[in-house]
Amino acid sequence: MSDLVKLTREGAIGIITIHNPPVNALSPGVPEGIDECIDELTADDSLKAAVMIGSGRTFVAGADIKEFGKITSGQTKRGVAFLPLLLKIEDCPKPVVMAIHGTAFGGGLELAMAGHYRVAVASAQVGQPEVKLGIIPGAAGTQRLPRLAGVAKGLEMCVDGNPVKATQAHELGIVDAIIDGDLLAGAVAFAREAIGKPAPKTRQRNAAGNESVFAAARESARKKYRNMLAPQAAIDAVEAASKLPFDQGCEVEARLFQQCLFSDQSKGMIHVFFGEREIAKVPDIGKDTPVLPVNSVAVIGAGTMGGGIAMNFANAGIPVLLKESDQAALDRGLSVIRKNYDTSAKKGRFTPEQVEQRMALIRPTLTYDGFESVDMVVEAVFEGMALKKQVFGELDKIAKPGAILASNTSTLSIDEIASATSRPESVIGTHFFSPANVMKLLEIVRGRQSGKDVIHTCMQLSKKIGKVGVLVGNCRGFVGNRMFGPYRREAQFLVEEGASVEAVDKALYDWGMAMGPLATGDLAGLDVGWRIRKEYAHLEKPGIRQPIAEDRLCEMGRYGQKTGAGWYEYDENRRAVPDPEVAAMVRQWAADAGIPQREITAEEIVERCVYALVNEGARILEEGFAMRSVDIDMVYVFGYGFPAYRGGPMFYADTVGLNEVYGRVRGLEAQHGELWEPAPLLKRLAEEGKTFRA
Ligand code: T1G
Repeated sequence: MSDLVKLTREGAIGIITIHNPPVNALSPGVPEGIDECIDELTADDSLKAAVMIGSGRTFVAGADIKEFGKITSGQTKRGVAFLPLLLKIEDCPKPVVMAIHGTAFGGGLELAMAGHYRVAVASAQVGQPEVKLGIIPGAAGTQRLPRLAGVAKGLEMCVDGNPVKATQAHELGIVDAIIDGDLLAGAVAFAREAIGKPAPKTRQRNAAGNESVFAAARESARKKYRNMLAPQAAIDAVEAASKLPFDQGCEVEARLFQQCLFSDQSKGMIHVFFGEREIAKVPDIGKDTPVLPVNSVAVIGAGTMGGGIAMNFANAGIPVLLKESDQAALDRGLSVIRKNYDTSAKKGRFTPEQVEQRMALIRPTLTYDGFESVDMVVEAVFEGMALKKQVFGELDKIAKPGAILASNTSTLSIDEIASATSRPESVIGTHFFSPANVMKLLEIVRGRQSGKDVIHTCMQLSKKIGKVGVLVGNCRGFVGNRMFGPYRREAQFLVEEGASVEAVDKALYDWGMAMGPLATGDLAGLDVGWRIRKEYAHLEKPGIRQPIAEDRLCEMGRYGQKTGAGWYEYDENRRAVPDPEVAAMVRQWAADAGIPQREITAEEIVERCVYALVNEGARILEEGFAMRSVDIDMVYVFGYGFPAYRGGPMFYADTVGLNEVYGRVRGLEAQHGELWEPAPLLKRLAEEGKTFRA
């Protein structure tokens, strides 16, 4: 018997325990072990029923995702689906009760549905999250789930990939009973009751569903999951369940599963799944590095960012002092926070009590009273170096020894800010993205002297406050904004060369970006970049072409959504409307600058904007301001609306092939000059036939 799966006995009840930490994934040896135990259960007349349970913190959390790469690269022939095993369980002459705690996800739920019964503790969750990996259930999940939960709910769970809590699963018919107290004992008792009764087989239930459900699902998925294959494939597979006999439905599912598994989209999304976890590992900071306590926080600045930052800590149950310089600003800040919570409560994200709990954790103040005892301070004042240094100078005198002093600056130097204190080892950047209480990305900016314990603590803290924390270096713009500069520069150049504003945005939107580069500027405020350009103007190399239009728009007071007009005009619902006046002005500015006009294709727009990201990302990588290409990918997927199914800018470049990318960048250099000088790392890797990832 494999040591991953064991059969033990409690009287006439066999107990099959799966032990494959950390999440009991169906790694090689686990299906084989289950198979052996079912054979032994069937053969042993002293056993009348069985319970299957996961050891440790969860039932089976799915197939081993690490195996997919081996399958798609041909390293292993083993199939991911384990249909025959599930049929053997379902056809076992003795009732098998699946005992669920933690998460029965993907193959874990498919395994559970092959059982005759499912019992669960109330805290458990079940789901088919495969679409979040760019695939669909591959072991009859799309066929059994509609038979248990009904077509509409089965469809929703397979298309959205979101889990349901055990209590809801019980109402839906996925789970037969909720066990209070000890799960195993409850499951054994349930199994005893099932002895001698006809054991229901999920595949023999009905899954009839009407056409309109599928047509509506397709339309909704087209909008919600733009360009994505897996959600549409999931709909096709569930539709097969409603129309075909089980075995034929499984054949349809298997074909669709293979198509998705071998798609670039799935490779990109699996890269993001593991990348989100890999970035938590910092090569020169060991797991045993001390983690400092962060049980109380103070935030300075109650503006859009400061308020959102305070909400993150309150949401994690951490009390927050929120300081402003005057009462009006403080009141404004608090009312925005209250409005945000009320909006979330209306959407059902929080109950009214939870809103009050969170509001009670945020304590407004106009002074530094209480700052002497907090574990961490996050500065979120106006983006000017002088003010930030003044604030950090004050904090240096007030904050207790060992307190973390963090700045939310989006581009200014952490080292220069730290120089205003006597404790640079306590200073770090925590760059939140607007809206700070929503956006997942948190750039953690490592100063030259930031202590390893401070870094390690902030990396751990990011997960606690629901963020994806990426450790980045202290260059201008860190990683995200530094790359966003060339990306938006090219977008502006393309407009000045003849593309319309909306054509540039549409090209990137259709390619998969959450929003076009020019509309993004309007959202963030064109004046933000304008101010930084003015602050750094002295560093710009003379004679290098710079975008014209955006500065002109700012000089006209057209900052974007906040002023009702920028690249676009905005109606009362902040809907962007192309502005013919802007188009005419840009034509004039381009003519005055002698920029020749021409037809520009969507393909060129995408290449110039995306390869600008890649080229700058290669520089950042080579200069050591990002530890790995995957860190850059996570910054873009979680902070800039880069499509997860393309894996991130660096993963995408690897997918295209660095030789191809390098060739295009050289072509752009020949056409547009030194702004397009290929990054040395890109050149080297292309010539060596390597990838950023490797
Ligand atoms: N395969 C391999 N490794 C996995 C894994 C999996 N399914 N799930 C988690 N891990 C690793 C993870 O990389 C991390 O490793 C460690 O376990 C702890 O995970 C046949 C084809 C279960 C909710 O999509 O959603 O089944 O970083 O940090 O926050 O039709 O993990 O420590 O080295 O996330 O407590 C479907 C994916 C697969 C579930 C636990 N299943 N996992 O969250 O811990 S496809 C999924 C999760 C499939 C079938 C199809 C979460 C979790 P390391 P963690 P957590």
